[in-house]
Formats: sequence, C-alpha cells, structure tokens
Amino acid sequence: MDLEEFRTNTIIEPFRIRSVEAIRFTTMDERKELLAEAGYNPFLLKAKDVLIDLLTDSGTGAMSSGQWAGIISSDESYAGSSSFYRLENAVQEITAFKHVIPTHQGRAAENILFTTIAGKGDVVPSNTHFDTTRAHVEHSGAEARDLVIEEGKQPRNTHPFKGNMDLAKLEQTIEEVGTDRIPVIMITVTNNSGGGQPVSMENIRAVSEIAKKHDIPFFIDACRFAENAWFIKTREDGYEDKEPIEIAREMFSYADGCTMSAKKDGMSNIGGFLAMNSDELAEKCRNLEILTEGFPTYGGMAGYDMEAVAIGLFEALNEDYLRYRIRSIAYLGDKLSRAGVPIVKPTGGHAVYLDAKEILSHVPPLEYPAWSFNNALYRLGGVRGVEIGSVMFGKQPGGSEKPASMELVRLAFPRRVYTQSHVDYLAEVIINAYEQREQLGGYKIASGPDVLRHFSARMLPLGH
Ligand code: P70
Repeated sequence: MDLEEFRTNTIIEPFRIRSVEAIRFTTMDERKELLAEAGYNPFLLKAKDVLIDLLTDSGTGAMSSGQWAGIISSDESYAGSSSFYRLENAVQEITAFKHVIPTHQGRAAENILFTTIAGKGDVVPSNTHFDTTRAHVEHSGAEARDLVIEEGKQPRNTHPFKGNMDLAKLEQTIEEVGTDRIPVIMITVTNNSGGGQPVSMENIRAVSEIAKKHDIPFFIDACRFAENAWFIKTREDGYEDKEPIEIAREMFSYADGCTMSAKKDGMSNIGGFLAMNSDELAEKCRNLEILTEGFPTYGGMAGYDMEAVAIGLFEALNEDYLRYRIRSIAYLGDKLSRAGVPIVKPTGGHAVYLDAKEILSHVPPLEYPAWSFNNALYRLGGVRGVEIGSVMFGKQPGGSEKPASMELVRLAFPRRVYTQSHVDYLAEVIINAYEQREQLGGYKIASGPDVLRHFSARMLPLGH
C-alpha cells in the first residue's frame, strides 16, 4: 500500500498533542459514594471524579495552537474591537448573513431571538428543538413543535438523513396554526435530540421554499453545521466533490438567519452568535442584546473568545479533521454494534447514542431507563454521559409528565480530546454495563425545578 492509498483508507488523529491534562482514576466504591452524594445526577459530580467525560461536546474541546495564537493578539476594546470584526468576517465568509450579533453562548442567541419574535399563542416548528431552544421558545410563551420525519424516531432505521423535517407535517402545521402565528421555522443541524443525525441539503432547500411561500422567516440552529456539511458531502448525491465550506455556504444560503453555539463547531470553550439578513430584526435584537449581553461588538465575549471562534469556525470545516471526527464516533458505534449493544444508527456527528429503552426494556420510560444506564456507566467505569430521554423532555408545559419519544444515553465526544485507546476503554465499560443490564432498576425524581430539570434535579434509585 502506498502512502496515498494509506491516507484514503486509514484514519488517524490529524494532530499531535502538545499540552496534556491528567485524568484521575477512582475505585468503584468511591464512585458509588460520589454518585449518591451528587443526588444520582451526573451533572452534580465534580469533573475531577470523572475519568472519561462525555457529558457534552459543548465548550469541552481542545483548542489549536492557531487559536491560542489568535487569543494572544486579541483586541479587548469595548466598542469596535478588531477581534469582533475578525469574527464578523469569519461568520460572513461562511454564512453570508448581513448582521452578526455576538453572544456568550447559543442559548443567549436563542433568548434574544425568541424574546424578540415569539410570544403567547405562537408556534415554532423545528425538526427537533434541543433542550435550551425548547425552553426559550416556551419561556417566550410560544409552543415548540417537533416535526422530524418518522424514521428519525426509530433508533434502528438507517435512513441517511434522519434529522430531516417532515415536510407534509410542516405544511399541515402552517395550515392549522396560520402564518401570522408562526414567527419562525427552525431547523437544527445536526439533530441533537434525535441522535446527532444530519439534515440533507434537499430538505433544507425544501423547508426554505415552504417558508418563503408563506413569508415566514427560516432560521438554522447551526451548532454543528460543519458536521452536517460532512454528512451531506459523504451521503448526498452531487456533493461528493464539494468542499465542506462550499456545502456550508449553500446550507446557509437557504436561510434568513441562524443561532449558533460556538462551543460546538466553533471549536471554542465559550461563545456564540445570532446572524440574520433582516435590518429591522437585527436592530431589535441588538437593542435587547445591549440590555442582556453587552455592547454589540462583544456581546458577552472577551476579545480573545471572539478570536478563538473566528479561527475555530474554519478549523471545524477542515476535511482531515471532519473525516477523523465522524470516523471516531462511528468507530465506537461499530464496536458496540458488533457486541450487540443497541444504539441509534447510523452513528451521528458528535456522539454515540445508546438505546436505553431497548437495553433496559424492563424499566418503564417514566422510571427513566436512560438515566439508570448512564449512572451504571459512571459507577462501573468512571464514564459520564447524559440522559436524553424523559428526564430531559418528559415534563410538559402544563406540569404533566409524558414519556419522551426515545430514551437515550448520549456519549458526546469533546473535539480533539480523547484518543482511540480511550474509546477502546469506553467500549469495554459499555459492554460490561450492558451485560449487567438485568440488575439495573429505575429512578425517581426526588426534587428539582420544572424547567430544564435535568441539569439540577436530585434523583433516587427506586426502592430507596
Ligand atoms: C449539548 C449542549 C447546546 C445546544 C444545542 C443545540 C442544538 C442550542 C444549544 C445551546 C447542552 C448540554 C446538554 C447536556 C449536557 C450539557 C450541555 N447543547 N442548540 O451538550 O447552546 O449550550 O451554547 O447555550 O445542542 O448538546 P449553548
């Protein structure tokens, strides 16, 4: 095999590591105690007590030497900082949106957007709203409606674009609700609640056409836009020879704006933005931003954060990086599938999602099977994932409980952080927990808030 062939057939980490951070081993007895002290909620564990931390890919990545170099040369001016203009240029080069409004993270962009455009009686359709997006839509008084295609709710269905919006349901919703009560149509790329699944260009284009026909703004929740572009490149006809940046540009060309958490495909530890074409909406959003985030040329970020994001957005679109990124997720997925562990297929862009409804079929949804399996992973191997199931999504705005459409344990990979042997270890822990599944029971919520309760609820294993 020559080097060229080797390069196309073999995927290795496309970086070397220059700065390392020690991780700490604990014993199973220690972890049992730590989990009980944390109210059986992994969010309440101390990070130093976690060996492999897959709670989130948000803000947890390793920055590059290029980003650190940018950080050193940032401009910390309150107004008109050069770092802001570098960020604005970067965002415009990729999205072409006229207005770029920086925010400290994604939910701040959501807060500004939904406070400005949505209110009581409104409905905001999306393929699937993620937790904070749903919460912000509901906080504005509007209803968040998920219209993902049916295949997107079937863990074993291998449709290549399971994040697609159901176009017929979108049309029906517009008909039923009326255009004046739909302030915006959203699409989340990739679809985080449903397995990190991509949305096809064809679907983005079709949603855009429906939105235009009805004169409704169309916004993309763009957190993982680069990963979505990679899936389009590798799965959709006509895109195989295009560069990820060209694909990303086409995705954004169909939208009127986007919200972005730069903690994901901005490759940064903090940051985000809201971008749009409408002058009138931008003015309203900037006025609210001054009230809540800060002056519109920093919006809650330091100059050095804006530098990191401006550079990171392009690094996320690098082909070698994306090939490695998507492959490293599939690598864990393949190992688990071979061992018979039920997962959401195909594997997504930023995480492997374990199907806890299937794994713990003896635990009913409202006894939170995914919560239970996630806690077992910590107890057995010091691994922390996150439940995406009925603890996260079961509480309805009226106060009642309804099971979520899936009960998943998401193992999200921080960008450029863990190596292949970490992943081999992970597979062992998960397979081990799977083999012990019959001994695992359900949980109940002992106390917690009504909104976004998963972040802070205290839980109890049933029978306690
Ligand atoms: C995650 C985090 C954040 C997010 C997102 C989409 C599609 C907006 C945001 C908000 C949240 C999280 C969940 C569980 C554990 C830890 C963190 N997603 N839209 O991990 O962005 O966080 O910057 O306000 O996925 O998926 P931000």
